Amino acid sequence: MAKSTVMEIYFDTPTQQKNPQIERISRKIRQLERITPEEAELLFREAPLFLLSELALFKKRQISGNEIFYNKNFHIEPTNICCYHCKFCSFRKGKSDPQAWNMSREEVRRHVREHFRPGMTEVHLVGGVHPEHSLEHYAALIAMIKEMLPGITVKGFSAVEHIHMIEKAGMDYETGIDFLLEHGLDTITGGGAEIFAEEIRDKICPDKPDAEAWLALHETLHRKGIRTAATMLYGHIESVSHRIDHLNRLRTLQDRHEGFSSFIPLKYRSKNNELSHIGECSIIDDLRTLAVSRLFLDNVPHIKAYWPMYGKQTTQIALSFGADDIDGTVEDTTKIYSMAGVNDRAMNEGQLRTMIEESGFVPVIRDTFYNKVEG
Ligand code: V47
Repeated sequence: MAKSTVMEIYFDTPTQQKNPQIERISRKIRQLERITPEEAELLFREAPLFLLSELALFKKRQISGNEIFYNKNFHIEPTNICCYHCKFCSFRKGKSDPQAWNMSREEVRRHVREHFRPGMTEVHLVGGVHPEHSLEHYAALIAMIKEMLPGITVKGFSAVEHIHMIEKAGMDYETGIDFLLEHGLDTITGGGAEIFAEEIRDKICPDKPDAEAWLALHETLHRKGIRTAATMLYGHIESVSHRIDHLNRLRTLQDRHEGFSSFIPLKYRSKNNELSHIGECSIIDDLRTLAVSRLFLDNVPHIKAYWPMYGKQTTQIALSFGADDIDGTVEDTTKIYSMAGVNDRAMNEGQLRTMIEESGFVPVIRDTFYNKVEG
């Protein structure tokens, strides 16, 4: 009888040693059962790559069929001056560095005028944690953008920036977030999560807020019914167990409110930072990370292969490993990855669509919260 799936072929190939554990975990996934952290780690370490692709696509298709999402957006990075000293960061500069910038309100206004195009639904704001910027400063920026573009979704700042501005204002998270929501904030970005495991966080970003604070800030929004994104920075000094631990902490929070709309694995890019000597992980590692994320985070609807970070080629392959979103048009408005060595800086909408179609999927425009948008 003809074999219908890659998995059947895998398990029946005489040259391929059967792995009963992998076979059992694969069956669990096909029967829509949740896998444990131990099983996720085993899959990561031992499942053949083509099986991970097949399983992750099976899971992805249940959520988004043959569709791959992208959005029309632009970024604003108001400053790269940062009070934290993360070893992986190529973006951060000290105040007196000639490459440092700190946009005035007028400069932000000009940036919005230059980069907004009709049809865009989102502005993504993120930057360094400027030691002197107050909650009022951020609120005024958000209000100004909302006044200029009333229909736009303001996806503003990472949890780390929020924690800094809210603590500086002497408020609790809920009061601080309410203040920003009143000024037009719609949701926050998924950045700053890095790797939750304390022993790694202590080494790569020792002075940054910890995992507990990051999760609590996101939970503050989730309790209000506002959906956010979550990231994980991988491919530096962490182990596979640290990655699974990170996913597990996200899955546990997600079980409480279903507040994460997407998960974004961010590959460490190695140019111009203090970890440059360790280099970058392989594309195989990227694909295993994407697939296991898709399989383990059974309660997070979307997995994003962020093209400005992976570059065009890996992003296309990522679509066969469970990702169903590539983020947006971005308009060459983010420097975080170009400063860390990624060359693919700008793609127009036509190129994004072609990238998706060439991979065998159907491009679909979405807004920040994954509602479909007419072209
Ligand atoms: O928090 C910094 C990461 C993040 C490097 O919310 C690096 O939809 C790799 O959060 N190599 C900022 N990564 C970007 C971010 C993001 C990106 C895309 C979509 C969304 C979203 C959020 O970038 C930082 C940090 O984790 N980062 N330096 C680097 N050298």
